[in-house]
Amino acid sequence: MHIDIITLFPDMVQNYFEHSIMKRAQAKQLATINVINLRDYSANKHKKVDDYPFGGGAGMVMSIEPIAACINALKAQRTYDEIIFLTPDGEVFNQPTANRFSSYKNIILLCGHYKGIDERARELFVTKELSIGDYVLTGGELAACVVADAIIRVMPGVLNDETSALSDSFQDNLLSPPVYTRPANYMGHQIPEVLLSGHPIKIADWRHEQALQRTQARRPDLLK
Ligand code: 6GU
Repeated sequence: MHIDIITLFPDMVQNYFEHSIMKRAQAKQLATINVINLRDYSANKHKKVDDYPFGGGAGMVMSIEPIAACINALKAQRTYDEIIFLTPDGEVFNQPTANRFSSYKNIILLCGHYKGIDERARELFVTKELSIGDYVLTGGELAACVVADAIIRVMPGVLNDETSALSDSFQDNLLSPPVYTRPANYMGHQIPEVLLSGHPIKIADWRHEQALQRTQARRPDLLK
């Protein structure tokens, strides 16, 4: 999968993909992440990318011209499955959406900042609007990292057996069970005995039961 991320703050985004599983997915050539500085597409001599809102009001609005120039340049190179704008008024992103997008070949993630982007950029270029939850962030950058991470980690070959996404919380609408590592006794706090039993079926049953209990206690909405 190829992901183009358009942002006014490329460093904020770039660093995230240079670590851990995101780094490994790129090393294995399963994903390519291309972070684009929107300012490079400003035709303005001061590299201006925003302006005052028509009708007045607080905050600046990202202009359509640099967004259009950038997306048109990208579209000349590839066909995109989806051009996604990260915005708190978008559809709330979740695991099924991440799973579905993981089969796409090319996507664009467009990060807004300030008061938002000119509505015509949304109408003319954006095919999908995503939010990562009901709270407001300063910009779409964190959201773009969240969405790209969730998509990439479920792509075939990205995770190995040990880190398999199949046991993630939400994959089966259950939260994950508790996990423990050595020491088995930390200042009198013992791990559950069953995990030392060497009995894989008993351990699997215990984990499933814990997952159910945890989901019932914390997220009963997932069990409906
Ligand atoms: Cl996608 N963007 C911003 N700015 N805030 C958000 C968000 C996105 N999702 C939740 N809050």
